[in-house]
Parts: sequence; C-alpha cells; structure tokens
Amino acid sequence: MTRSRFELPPRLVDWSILVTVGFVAATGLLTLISGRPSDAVVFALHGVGGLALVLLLFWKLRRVRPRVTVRRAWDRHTPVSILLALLAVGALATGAVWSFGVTPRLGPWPLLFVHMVLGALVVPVLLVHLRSRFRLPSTHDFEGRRTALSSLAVVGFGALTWRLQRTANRLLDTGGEDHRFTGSTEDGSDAGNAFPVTSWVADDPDPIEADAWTLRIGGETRRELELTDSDLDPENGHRATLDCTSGWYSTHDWRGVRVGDLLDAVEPGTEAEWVSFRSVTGYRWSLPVEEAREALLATHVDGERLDHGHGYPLRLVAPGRRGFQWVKWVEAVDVTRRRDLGEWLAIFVSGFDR
Ligand SMILES: Nc1nc2c(c(=O)[nH]1)N[C@H]1C(S)=C(S)[C@@H](COP(=O)(O)O)O[C@H]1N2
Ligand SMILES: [Mo]
Repeated sequence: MTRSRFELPPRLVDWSILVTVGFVAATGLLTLISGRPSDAVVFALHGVGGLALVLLLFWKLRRVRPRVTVRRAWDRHTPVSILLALLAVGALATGAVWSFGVTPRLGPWPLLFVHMVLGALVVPVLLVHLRSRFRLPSTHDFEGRRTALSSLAVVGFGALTWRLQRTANRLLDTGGEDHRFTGSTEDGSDAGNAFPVTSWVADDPDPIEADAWTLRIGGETRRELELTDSDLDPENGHRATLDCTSGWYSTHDWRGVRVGDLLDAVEPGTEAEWVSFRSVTGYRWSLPVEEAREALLATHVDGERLDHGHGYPLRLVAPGRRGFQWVKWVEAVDVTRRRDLGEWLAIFVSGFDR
C-alpha cells in the first residue's frame, strides 16, 4: 500500500494517539475540579486534545479497517480493539455533540455523563489493547523533522477546529453559545428552590428536624462551638453559581452564615490549614482555611429557606468550586492541619451505611 505524503508512519500515529489519550484523560479529570473562570483553559485544552484525536483516529481506523472487515484477519485480540474503537468514537462524538449545544438525556443520564463514562472506559480498555498490540517504535518512525511537522499539524488541526466550532456555534446560533465555560447549561437560576436536586450514589437522608439537629465546629481550634438552627443568623449573602459536573449550572442569591465568622468564634490554632465540612450522611469536603473563610453556610436561596433536597438546614456555598464540593445537610465543621484525602472516598460511599 502506498502512503500519501500527508500520511504518517503507522507507529507515529499510534504513539501520538497514546500521548493524546493521556492528555485528554488528564485534562478531562482536571475539568471536574475546575470551576473558576481562570480555569477555562483546562476545558479548551481538553476540547483541542479531543479534536486532535479525531484526526489521529481517522488515520488509524482507515489503516486498520481491513483487519476488521476481512474475517480471516481477526485474531483473539480483535474484539478488544473493536470495543476500544467504539468507546473512543463514542466519547469523541458525545463530547462534540455536547459542544454544539445538543444536550439530550439518555434515560436517566445526561449526555455529558455518558461522555465521561465512555471516556473513562477508554483508559482501561486501551491498556488491555496495549498488552497485545504494543510495539516499541524504531528511530526511523520518529525521524525528527517529520515528527515535528506532524505534531504541529495534529495540534494545529485540533486548535483550528476548536476555534471553528465556536464560530459555528455563534453563526448557527446553536445552544452551544449558551454554555458556561465549563460546558454546563443553565437551569433554574434565581428561582429559589426550583432548581435540580443532585445527590450522587447513595446520599438520600431523611428530612432533618431542626430541633434534632446541631452544627458542631471544632478540631484544631482553641474552643468548640455547638449551634442550633435558631442560633443561625443568615446575615451574609453571596451571589454564586452552583455548577454540577453532570452539566447544569444555576445562579442564586445565597444567604447564611459566613464561615469566617464561625472560625473567629472558635479561634483556629496556628497549625490550622484546612476546613472540612461534613454532612449528616458522612459526605464531606474540605477547603483551605483562607478560602473557607469566604465561603458561606447557607440557610436561604433567593430569599426562601432551603428545602430538604437542597440541604436544609444548612449547606455549603463555595463560589468557584464545582457542585459536588457544595456539601448539603452540613452538621460539622472541622478545622484540620492536613488535607483530608479520605473525602475522595467519602463522596462515593456516603449514605451506603444507612
Ligand atoms: N451531602 C451531600 N452533599 C452534596 C451531594 C450529595 O450527594 N450529598 N451532591 C453534590 C452535588 S454532586 C451537587 S451538584 C450539589 C447539588 O446541589 P443541589 O441538589 O442543591 O442542586 O450538591 C452537592 N452536595
Ligand atoms: Mo454534581
């Protein structure tokens, strides 16, 4: 088979795919904890990487097609390769469709969630695929000038199509224009409690009775404090956007207690670095002390008392953080010296022991 001058050596394509998949997987994970406008670059890089992968995958799939269409060419690893191709194409397609503002649900799952699942599955299936198909490159495959030029072409293609996609969104007035920089679409802003309720995995506590609830504040502090619902004086407010990683956002006027005021009352020790917020369900998340001070433990949204689904009696409002970090049904604030890595597990397993 003759190769056109624009086609890259197979091994170079394969290695470029490996590197690019690593890049989109890493940036994809990073998007989950990116919520500030200055983080927009993470989403852009993820998009550019995905589009670069479209070109690489086009080359690759064209080359290997006969190995699939000719039944004799199959070996026992071929099904894994086909599965991998389907997952990769599915992840790229769902990502692209979402970027154009088409945001259907597939049964209970938002398309963006399907995108994440497919993308996450690519990684282990790719590792299995590599076990049977891994080939060390020869120096010939990476001849300097050609490698540099082709890398440039692939990255250039990704960046250019990303740019064109934005322009197309604007010109064709697709819903993509209305996405926040995180890719999320607006839902229920300024409508009080009438915005989506999202809890994940098993977190579903019974409604909390105000008299049976207290808020404890302690840890690396000089004093401890226990407050009841009637002690909470919702005198502080923030306008902030809750942005869920499943692809929706909602902007509201939140009112409640400034965490900094609570901390002043208990006096954190000099070693205090983090503040952890724990839910009655065991769900928890922590923020660095300085950031936590500016956060809010909210009792009200747009002037309404928070309802049960949104975390009554008290929920964390952490501007610039993604929704999953806005702990609902908070009952304890714990000042600590070290970052609590167990929270990464807690958010998945909380609620299962009930
Ligand atoms: N205790 C607890 N807090 C939680 C969650 C949860 O499952 N349990 N879900 C988080 C997620 S993923 C999001 S997006 C927001 C959603 O808040 P809402 O249900 O008020 O819209 O709450 C966060 N806080
Ligand atoms: Mo979320």
